[in-house]
Amino acid sequence: IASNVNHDFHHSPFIPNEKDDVTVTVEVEHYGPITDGSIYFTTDGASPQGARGEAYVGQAVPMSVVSTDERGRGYVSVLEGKIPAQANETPVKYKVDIWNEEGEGSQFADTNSLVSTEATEFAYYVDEFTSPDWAKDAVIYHIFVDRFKDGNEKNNYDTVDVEEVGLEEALKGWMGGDLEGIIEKLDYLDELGVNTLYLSPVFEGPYSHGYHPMDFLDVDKNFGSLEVLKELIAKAHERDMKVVYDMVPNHSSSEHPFFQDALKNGENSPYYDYYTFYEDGSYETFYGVESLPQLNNDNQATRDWMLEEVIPFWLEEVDFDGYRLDYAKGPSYSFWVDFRHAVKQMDQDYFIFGEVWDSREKINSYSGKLDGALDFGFHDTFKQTFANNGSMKQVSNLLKENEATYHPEYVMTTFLDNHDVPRFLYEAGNDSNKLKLASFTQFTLPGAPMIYYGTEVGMSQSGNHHHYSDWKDRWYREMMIWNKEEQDPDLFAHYQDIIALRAEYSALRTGTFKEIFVNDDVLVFEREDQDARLLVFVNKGAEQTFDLAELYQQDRLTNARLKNVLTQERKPAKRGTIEVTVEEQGFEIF
Ligand code: ARE
Repeated sequence: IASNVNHDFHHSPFIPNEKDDVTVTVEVEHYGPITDGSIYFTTDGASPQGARGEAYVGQAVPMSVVSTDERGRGYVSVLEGKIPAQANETPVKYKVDIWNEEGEGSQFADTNSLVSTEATEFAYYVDEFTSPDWAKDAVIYHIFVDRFKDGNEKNNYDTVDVEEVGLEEALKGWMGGDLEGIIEKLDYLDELGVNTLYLSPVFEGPYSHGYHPMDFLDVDKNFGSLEVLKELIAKAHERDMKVVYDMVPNHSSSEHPFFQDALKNGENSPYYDYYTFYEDGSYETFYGVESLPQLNNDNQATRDWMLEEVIPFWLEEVDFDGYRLDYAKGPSYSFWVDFRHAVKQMDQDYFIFGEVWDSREKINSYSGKLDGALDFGFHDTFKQTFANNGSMKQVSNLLKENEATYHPEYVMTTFLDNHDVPRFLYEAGNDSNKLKLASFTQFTLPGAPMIYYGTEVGMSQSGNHHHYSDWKDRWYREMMIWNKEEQDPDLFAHYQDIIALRAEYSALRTGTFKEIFVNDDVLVFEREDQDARLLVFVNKGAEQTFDLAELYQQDRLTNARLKNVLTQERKPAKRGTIEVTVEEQGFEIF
């Protein structure tokens, strides 16, 4: 009866508390008429079972059709049912069954799952959605390990000679950066003021970016060793810095022994179902990249290996404080539910945030499954507005949409650039004032800000990515500039200032946001909590003077006083108002 059933593991609320009923909504594409359905659920950990007219395991609640529309040659119906509030520690597991008039049933799976077309069960835990407080206070420094600092030339096994092959070619290979180099530069990072490091993958594998794991439990010798990694993390912890790791749960290298075994022994390999092979011998990959076979995390053995061996290893054994999850939209939603549970059982304070490079709705669909996500909308808008001279109203819209969409516990990490996108400064025509304005705005707005290594000293690109169809991203990953002569000291001081500002005022981290005024060039807003009420001006146009009474749409301001946070200068009201002048491409905070 049904050609396709969509249930994006999206029951609502996603993490219900003891008082919440849970609404399950499914969308069904079908040809014949559909009448109703049933949700079978259990609360004791057992698998729910059931079909119409048969005895079932667990309890059952009805589902009814809430809408039907024509689509193509068939119909699309939405059905809803409600599981009453539960108070238990074992997960609530449920299964859905949909019926037509003849009583024929159609059960289904998590549609994000790649292989299973058989009915699967869904599950949720009765809990409270909270994310770690430290994550809300984090200022994250993103290190691409091979390109940060060569701390030990002895481990330059595969390092290419730039002089010999030329930069363009060298950037495709290994350039010598390693874990010892990061240890060496902890003083530098402290001086900058960041409190969280995020390391690109250091798995053993063929590429310097580390995203092709050949061993999920070891460090590539070019980066150092597990011992050096543990030493780095311990030293960062001594300085009260957290360290998060870039975990790759979606794929392995085709050189991984599991995949090799599956290739060689086919269905007789214990690892055959760790991947998804088709009859013609082809297999699921990450974006058609043949050297990146996709792991089938819906296969129980794969999931157990991932959640019982790999995931705990880097957290408990190596002592990372959380994960940035690579290509989080690859694995199924049900994987993330189990993933969250496994991680939070180890320690509630591990921070797990996803790279879901997609629309706001899609990013939001991981809310509660993950603690947070990279804010791609923020990146796109900031690039348009600040680097490419778009309207400030786009920033205003972004903030409104974000606030209307994301749960307050869902920590959005904001960034101007990273290893997959052009350097902001390059996009901004190397105008460092544009970068200053964008980063000041980033650091005074909600979200946990990230800094991509080198942005703080003015790193741009020595090649134009537009001229390349492949490996464009080499130009986003050049070697960190350590030579003081080549660094931009003003920019570095600016970054120190905005990091310190954010550290001083909790209102900037977790306070409320209120827009006061916006036009194409200017954004004025407040951030407030119990400790401070801050008024922020960002002006990307010509110098302007603002009349505060006018901004607040009042006849007179009485008793108003401003203190400039950056200069400590005080401004009392005169004749019922206060005037604030903001320089061209300037900013102020009171
Ligand atoms: C390498 C070369 C590329 C080349 C590619 C294919 O550098 O120039 O085109 O191979 O041959 C890692 C490496 C990359 C490497 C890649 C494959 O860092 O250098 O590329 O592995 O070997 C999508 C995903 C998103 C993903 C981006 C890149 O949704 O998850 O593509 N980002 C992560 C990491 C990457 C990493 C991988 C995933 C793989 O951050 O660094 O790549 O582990 C739209 C879509 C997005 C899409 C985005 C960009 O907006 O909505 O889904 O992101 O475009 O394509």
